[in-house]
Amino acid sequence: NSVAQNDKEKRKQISVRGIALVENVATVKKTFNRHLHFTLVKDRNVATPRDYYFALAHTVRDHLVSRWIRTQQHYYDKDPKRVYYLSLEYYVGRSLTNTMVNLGIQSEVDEALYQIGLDIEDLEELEQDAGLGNGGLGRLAACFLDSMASLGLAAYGYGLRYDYGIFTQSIKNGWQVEEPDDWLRFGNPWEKSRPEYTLPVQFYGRTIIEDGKSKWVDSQIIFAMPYDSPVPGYGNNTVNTMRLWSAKAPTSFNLSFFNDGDYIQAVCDRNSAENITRVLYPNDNVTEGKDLRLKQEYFLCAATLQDIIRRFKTSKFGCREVVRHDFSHLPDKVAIQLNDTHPALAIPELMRILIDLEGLTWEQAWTITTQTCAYTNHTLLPEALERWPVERFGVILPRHLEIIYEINFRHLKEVEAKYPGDMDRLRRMSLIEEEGGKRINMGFLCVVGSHAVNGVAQIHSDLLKVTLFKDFYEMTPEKFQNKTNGITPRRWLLLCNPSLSDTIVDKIGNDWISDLSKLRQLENFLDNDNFVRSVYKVKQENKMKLAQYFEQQYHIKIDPGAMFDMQVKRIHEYKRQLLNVLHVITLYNRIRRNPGQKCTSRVVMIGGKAAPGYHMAKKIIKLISNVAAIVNNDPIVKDRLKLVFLENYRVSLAEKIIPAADLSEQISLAGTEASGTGNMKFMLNGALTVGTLDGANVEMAEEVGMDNIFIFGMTVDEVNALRHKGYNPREFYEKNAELKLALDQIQGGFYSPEDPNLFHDIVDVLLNKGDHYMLLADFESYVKAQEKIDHLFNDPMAWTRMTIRNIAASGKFSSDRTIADYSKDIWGVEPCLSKLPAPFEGRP
Ligand code: IMP
Ligand code: B1N
Repeated sequence: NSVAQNDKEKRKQISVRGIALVENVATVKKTFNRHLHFTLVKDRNVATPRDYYFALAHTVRDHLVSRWIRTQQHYYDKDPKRVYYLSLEYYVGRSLTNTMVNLGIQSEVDEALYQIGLDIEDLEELEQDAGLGNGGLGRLAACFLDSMASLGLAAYGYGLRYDYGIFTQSIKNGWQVEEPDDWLRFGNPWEKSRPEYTLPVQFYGRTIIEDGKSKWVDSQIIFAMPYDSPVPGYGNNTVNTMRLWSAKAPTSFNLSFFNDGDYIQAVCDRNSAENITRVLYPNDNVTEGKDLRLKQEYFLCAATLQDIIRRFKTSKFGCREVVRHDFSHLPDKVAIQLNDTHPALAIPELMRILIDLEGLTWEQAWTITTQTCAYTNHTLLPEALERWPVERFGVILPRHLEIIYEINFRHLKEVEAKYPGDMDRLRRMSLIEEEGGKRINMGFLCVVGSHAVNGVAQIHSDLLKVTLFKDFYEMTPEKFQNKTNGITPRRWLLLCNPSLSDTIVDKIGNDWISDLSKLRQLENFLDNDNFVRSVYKVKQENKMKLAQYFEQQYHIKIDPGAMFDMQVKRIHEYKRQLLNVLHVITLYNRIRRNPGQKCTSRVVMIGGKAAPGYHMAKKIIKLISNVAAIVNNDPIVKDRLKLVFLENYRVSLAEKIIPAADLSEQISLAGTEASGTGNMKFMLNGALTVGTLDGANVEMAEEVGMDNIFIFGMTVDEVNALRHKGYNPREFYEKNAELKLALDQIQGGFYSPEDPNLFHDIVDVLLNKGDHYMLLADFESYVKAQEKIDHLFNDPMAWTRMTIRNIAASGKFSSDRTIADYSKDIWGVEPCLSKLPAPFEGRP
């Protein structure tokens, strides 16, 4: 197969991946064979493809080890301010190729494997995704780790090592079916367990007063065992640590059972303690108020803070003894960034450590805590805001409840001082909500307990100030900031799109890899037809490769000449996959009405997981499957229209499909998507965007210019005005014949002949239940935008020029820029742009 061959040849000749030196290639081959023998304990007669993958992973891992140790020693030596990123999610995906890319050893390893007679791309496919995240929030954390290491920050990612990551999605008869993601089944070559650094975490019990001070007693202990994974920076010999905690029952667990003689029961019950890190909650943009989730959140915070304090106390010149006692310097040495409210308990936990264990006064502890912590908000959706019922919270974390009450008491005193007599404001700003059972508002706790609060795109940060945190913004405006999200250009261009990377390097060199703003230089080549044609050719090749992959994996044939129109993200009503489906149905009806008419061919691809308990999202997947079945099998349509549901969308699948996209669908109702980061990945890989003025789309439009992006639909102000006046979806339904036809077909069972009532609830939500995300109001303008897109696609040179303008304008959306902004405005640390010495270069 010529495309694959072509691609392999490409990988070999690419200069940015380093020239393969003969002696290095020989060393890689030797190391590989040594690992196959000593680590896998296999010879080539019995080795499976997976054995080869593991031998390769260990070979690559060897190159990390010295850099990792030396980076950590360097941090002890220099004692810089450390940055701690706390997140319940890290959506890392695969590590093999990324490690080779960041270490600059891809060419050598490629060549060695080629000489051994193995196909490296086949081996790469055997790596399981590390799927410890749901979507954008978890993937953002992974991009940030890459950027923090690449900018030479003394940074750590702290999280949980779930035994089961985000479920595997399969589609059976059009419905989503979930399977557990047993990602550790064959072992994880990238992690190193550190049982010797295991730490205790307390739960339950009660508080007593002793010597006039509160004390947490009779608690249950569960151990947190750390697993470290290396985070290599790009070409700077820096390797940071991602430390994930795993729950472990103490040997004394359920000792009472031992005393009763029920030894078997006691051992079996150890499982329940270890269930804390069993599984990732599979909700995106929704909270689940379960005890187990609260325990996960506290488990992360309690273990991580002990580690942070331990390192603060001992850090300095080779001593393992306590050298620091003065906690007033903590904010000069430690920055803690909270990835949404999920690790909010870091705030009361730090207060507890400083007061109960270190003996500081409340006032001292509070100054240190607020100066150390900062909070990032990722959503305005009410169903995603964490509000823990006081009752359960008090049972599981009695001391923390006391501390939160005290924080609230003092906070409300300040509110009262600033706004005397404003009782309604006091009620609105209380961390404890009283309506319908007392609840702790974790967002408010984070705002009060942090010195900086940020949103993840300008429009989102602006909205925070007038909606969720309006009163808090009025009281402490200086806390509120924006930090527009970004993506790492290593994984999301260099790694996933080698051909486009090369075409770019050909024109502007390789500085863009660590300074993405350099892509602006591509604007100088817009009149260079040869360059435009080469970018066109790269896209065409990527599309052919994807079409081949679809054919061998799913036995579906798609035409690589058609427009590849993609919407891949979690299935959620606010993201409006249904609006996309209504457009597909409209295109289909146009073909049926006018079978002879020429039109632009499209392959519409929709992919994403639905939370297992989100019935409407699952129904939407079924609708997509059913519409696909009808459209794809109607002989009248031919190659003009195909609809494909992409099963099990995840990081590794994103890397395959995004480079092949022509059109990126970013069509959430304005004001609902905090930022989006998929939008940035498509832009960087030369797709055009059809999107609303929502999240980071707004800034993408600013960077590229309104003429080079297809913006449609209402603005946030127009959405608010329409809601205010009273939104009646039926008006839009009656006015637009194509919209009416599409909805009538769905309602009438045209797409569900097996059960004509199947999709009644979908139509009901749109027509009778108020169409909360206003699909019907935006439909007409969406279809018009799509017509303009169809028209432009027929002029490949004009289309490609526009994609180049998009690539050139995507520099702002590097997570390196995002992290540089956090460093300067929130953490008070300096990126270090010089390399550490490589192991063979000796000590500095
Ligand atoms: P941690 O940051 O304390 O968890 O230690 C991580 C790694 O940093 C250790 O395994 C050592 O490689 C290095 N390290 C820790 N303490 C010291 C020290 O006192 N001097 C030099 N390196 C250290
Ligand atoms: O965070 C991303 C943004 O780009 C997206 O726009 C935003 O939707 C996403 C509770 C969430 N916000 N909130 C969540 C995830 C899991 C959970 O249990 C909420 N995810 C986002 C990165 O900023």
